[in-house]
Amino acid sequence: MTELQPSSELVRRLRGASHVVALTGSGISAESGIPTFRGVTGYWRRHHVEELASPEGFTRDPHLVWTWYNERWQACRAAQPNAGHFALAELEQRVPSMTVVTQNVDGLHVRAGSHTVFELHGALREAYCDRCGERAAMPDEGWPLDAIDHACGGRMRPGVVWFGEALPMQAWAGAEAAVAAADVLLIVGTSAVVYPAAGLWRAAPPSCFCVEINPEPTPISDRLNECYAAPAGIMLPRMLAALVGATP
Ligand code: BV8
Repeated sequence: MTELQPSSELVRRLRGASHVVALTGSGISAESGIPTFRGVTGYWRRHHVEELASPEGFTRDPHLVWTWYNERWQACRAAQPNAGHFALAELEQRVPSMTVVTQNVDGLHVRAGSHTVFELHGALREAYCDRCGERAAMPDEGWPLDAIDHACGGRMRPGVVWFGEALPMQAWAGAEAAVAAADVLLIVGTSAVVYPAAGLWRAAPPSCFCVEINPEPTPISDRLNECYAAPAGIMLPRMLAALVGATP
């Protein structure tokens, strides 16, 4: 791994920024022990994750889909935010305005102390009925497989956005407005292949300094100002330390 340090330009941009936005994907939670969404294979048991994370997959086998989400919920509950999550929460205290826009459903940004967080793909902390919309907190032990049917005739489903489903309007509108006003945009731990989140960086103004933090290149890497081929848990704390060190 190249001993990467944040550039003086990035530090200058952060020092002068009024509004910083971090757009994160499952890679920022990898160092918390939560497998990335597509991971090495993108499969759980013998099922492709994009098949399970869909209304069709849920209709086909609600017990299988809830078993998958209950396993992931236990992983989220057992996980702790890592140095990358905490660096973004600390950065919020060091700049005038900061927004975290995440594709993750693990809730780790909120647990790390970030206050303005838009969860574009929902969160596993809740379930809701697919017919009447009644919401319920996810029990610590996960959703009981014998309680999927709801009294209204619908089914309780995880509070996440599946493939083919629209993103929550409030979160999307908030995310777009934040990126449109960003002076620095940090794109952290996402493969930039899932839309419309993957296209969000295009809403950044020409003056915005766009930076990617990801051990691997992505389809948008060559469109950005800087790319750091490093894990989020290493690079974000270095970036914060450089900013703090630079602040007179
Ligand atoms: C929609 C919740 C329309 C569930 C998820 C063009 C425009 C619009 C839509 C589409 C389009 N083209 C195709 C579509 C359809 C689809 C889509 O984008 N498909 C892709 C696969 C091509 N999009 C949709 O269906 C979206 N809905 O468009 O609806 C509509 C409009 C109106 C009315 C009705 C319908 C909904 C998409 C949301 C799906 N739900 N999650 C769940 O979690 O189970 S997506 C899922 O992917 C996760 O949220 C995940 O976060 C997200 C993105 O993946 P990544 O986070 O990037 O994870 P990945 O594993 O891919 O990459 C990890 C990265 O981390 C890697 O690059 C790796 O190198 C890096 N990394 C690893 N370790 C580290 C690290 N980085 C830093 N540090 C480390 N240590």
